[in-house]
Amino acid sequence: MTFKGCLFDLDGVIVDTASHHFVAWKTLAEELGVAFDEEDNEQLKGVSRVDSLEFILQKGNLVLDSNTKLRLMDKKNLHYLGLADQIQPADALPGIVDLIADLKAAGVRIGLGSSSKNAEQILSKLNLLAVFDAIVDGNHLTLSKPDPEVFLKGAHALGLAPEDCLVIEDAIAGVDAGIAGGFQVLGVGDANELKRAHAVVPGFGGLNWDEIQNLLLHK
Ligand code: B16
Ligand code: MG
Repeated sequence: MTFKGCLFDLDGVIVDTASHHFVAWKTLAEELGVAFDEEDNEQLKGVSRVDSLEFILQKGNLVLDSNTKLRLMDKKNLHYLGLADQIQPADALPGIVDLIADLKAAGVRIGLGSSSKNAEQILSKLNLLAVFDAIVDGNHLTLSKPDPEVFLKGAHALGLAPEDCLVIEDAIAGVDAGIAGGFQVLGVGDANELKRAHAVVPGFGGLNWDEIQNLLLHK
């Protein structure tokens, strides 16, 4: 058996935007009088913008009305986009461009499954927008990872069943979303953290598609 499709997470799999999200959320949290460190940021990986704000408000025991929340999310997003503006094709994470070329050559359909509402802008900066056969991002979702909606919609857009697609994720919430949807999940990052993934790699440098499939199919 081989996979017919592959669904990529964006932030942390294709490009490292976590540091930009961190600076923007930390600035906002501190303006609200809430401490925010790297560990807090870890918990927000793969989590939607609105749920990320709720995390900070809860941490600070703050209750705000919905207009104020919308204003704060816009403010954070403008700050984030200013920081992410410097992203360029060379910032695609090591091995990712070669892996995508490998998938294309093997006739595997590729989709994006990201919580981010900025996904298309970021893919454009990387010159990778056109390579995706389907894009599902935060603009198309009602439920945040770990709900499987993002990947189920991605598989559907590719015309494939979950069992025919591999999900590639860097976040615990994203790994759980893939598993809940009935996908095989490859984690990228720390194997201790992403324990529930079917296999974990530290990154894609030097790994081709056959080697990745072997890691999963021999589980
Ligand atoms: P935005 P992913 C996620 O993207 C990020 O990991 C997470 O940190 C961010 O809060 C979320 O997107 C929403 O992003 O504010 O740009 O809509 O990892 O699912 O690609
Ligand atoms: Mg991610």
